[in-house]
Amino acid sequence: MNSTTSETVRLIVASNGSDYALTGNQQIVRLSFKTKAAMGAGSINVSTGLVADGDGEEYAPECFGKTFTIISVNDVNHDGEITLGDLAISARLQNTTNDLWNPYTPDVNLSGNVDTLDLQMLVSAILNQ
Ligand SMILES: [Ca+2]
Ligand SMILES: [Ca+2]
Repeated sequence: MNSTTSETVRLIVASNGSDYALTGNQQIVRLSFKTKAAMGAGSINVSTGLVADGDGEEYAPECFGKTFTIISVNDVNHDGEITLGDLAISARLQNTTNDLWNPYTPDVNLSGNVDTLDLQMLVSAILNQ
């Protein structure tokens, strides 16, 4: 899908026999999306839905949406850009403990510490923009 336009996805699902019939209030579908964008925001809305029981009786379920924000692990200072400033912050916080990191996220490879690998990843991210 194009990340800048509204798209529609239609799903039709069915249980696999009466042993898997749903009763009461249950989650029917869980969707996962993978983004192509490094950073941004968007929303997903389920605007209509329809469910049917084994006798063919149809019901309109409650529908809802969700907004989301995509952040990059390379955006150490969370300003929406990956810049030399992010590298400088991670370089300053190298070999420190995470209690000193707030409000930054200098551990860009999520290894639990800040070291030269984090700095290399930031340099690569800056150069590849
Ligand atoms: Ca930044
Ligand atoms: Ca790290």
